[in-house]
Amino acid sequence: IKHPLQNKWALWFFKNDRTKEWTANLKLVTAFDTVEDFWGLYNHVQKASKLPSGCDYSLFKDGVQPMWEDDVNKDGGRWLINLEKNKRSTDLDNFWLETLLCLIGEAFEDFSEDVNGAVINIRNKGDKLSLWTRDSRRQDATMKIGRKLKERLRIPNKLVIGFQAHRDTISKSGSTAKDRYRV
Ligand code: M7G
Repeated sequence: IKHPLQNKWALWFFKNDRTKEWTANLKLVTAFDTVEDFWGLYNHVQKASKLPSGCDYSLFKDGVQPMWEDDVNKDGGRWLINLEKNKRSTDLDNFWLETLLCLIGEAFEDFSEDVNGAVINIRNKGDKLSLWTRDSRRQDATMKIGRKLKERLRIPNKLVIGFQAHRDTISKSGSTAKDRYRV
C-alpha cells in the first residue's frame, strides 16, 4: 500500500511557443496523491535546471489551473524568489524540490489551505521561483507562509523576498508589481 498525501497534486509544464496563446502552451503532465507516485514522477521528469529558457514547471492542487484566472488564484498572489543567474547550477533544483516537498508535505501547517501551488520559471534573464496563495488580503497567513518558505529553503534572513498580488502583476506587464508584503 502506498503512502497517501493529504491532497492530490498536479504537475504542469509550460513550453514557450510564441506562435500560440499563453494558455495553449500550458500542459498538464499528471496528477498524483501518494508519496511513491510523487517520487516516480519527480525522478522521471527533466530537472528544472535542464529545461530550456522559457519553460516552467507548476505544481498545483488538483483541479486548480496554474494561472491568474483560476477562481482560487484570482484574489491571490505569490511569494517570489528571484534567482541570480549563477544559482541555476547550485540552488535551483534544490529550491524547487524543497518547495515541492513543502507543498505535498503540507509544511505550512494551519495555513496550508491558503497555498494553491508553486511555479518555477526558467529564464535567461534570471530564473524565478514562486509560491502562490489564494488571498492576498490574508496578511497573517501570507506572512507565516513566506517565513516558512524562507526557513525551509534556508534563505538568509537578510535576503528579503516580496509578495505580489496577481491583480497587480496582471496590470504591470513587463516589470514586477509592487510588493504587498516583504519577509
Ligand atoms: P511569466 O511567464 O510569468 O514571466 O509571464 P516572464 O515575464 O519572466 O516570462 C510572461 C507572460 O506570460 C505574461 O506577461 C503573460 O502574458 C503570460 N502569463 C503568465 N502567467 C502566469 C499568466 C497567467 O496566469 N494567465 C495568463 N493569461 N497569462 C499569463
